[in-house]
Amino acid sequence: MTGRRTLTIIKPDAFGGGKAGLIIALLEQSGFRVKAARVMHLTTAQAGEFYSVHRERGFFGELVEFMTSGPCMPLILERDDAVATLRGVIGATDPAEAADGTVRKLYAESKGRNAIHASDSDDNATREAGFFFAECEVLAG
Ligand code: 3AN
Repeated sequence: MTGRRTLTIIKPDAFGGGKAGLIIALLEQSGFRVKAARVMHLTTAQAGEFYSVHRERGFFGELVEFMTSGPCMPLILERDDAVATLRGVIGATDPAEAADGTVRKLYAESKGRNAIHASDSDDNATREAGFFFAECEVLAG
């Protein structure tokens, strides 16, 4: 049995472009319920820590710069098989390769400015949810 929670971030391109409501609607239509949400503008240190697994990759600087370029919206989402289902709903990293109807196909511009993040494993979902939210800020049940 896989976990029921995952962590998503509506990234600065999508949030700044006024797409947050449309994206949340699509997530809810896909069976997710919002268990926690906030709006925040990440610092360079916060973005670097969140994406520390990518520190050695060529695009790391670009990624941190983009993620700190404006406000974003982290949310904890819940449904059965949350991680795998959300990965399907957001689509491929590169919007040019994303399937029709996915968040990235609809709202992303490029591999770098790709509208949304989603945890890629249950372990990372737990770590990433804890990065943004205290347990007391997450709706129970
Ligand atoms: P995903 O977000 O689909 O899990 P990852 O984990 O490969 O993709 O990459 C993490 C983030 O790094 C992506 N969401 C994207 O914003 C950024 N990224 C990945 N590849 C590139 C790239 N070639 N150029 C710029 N940014 C990239």
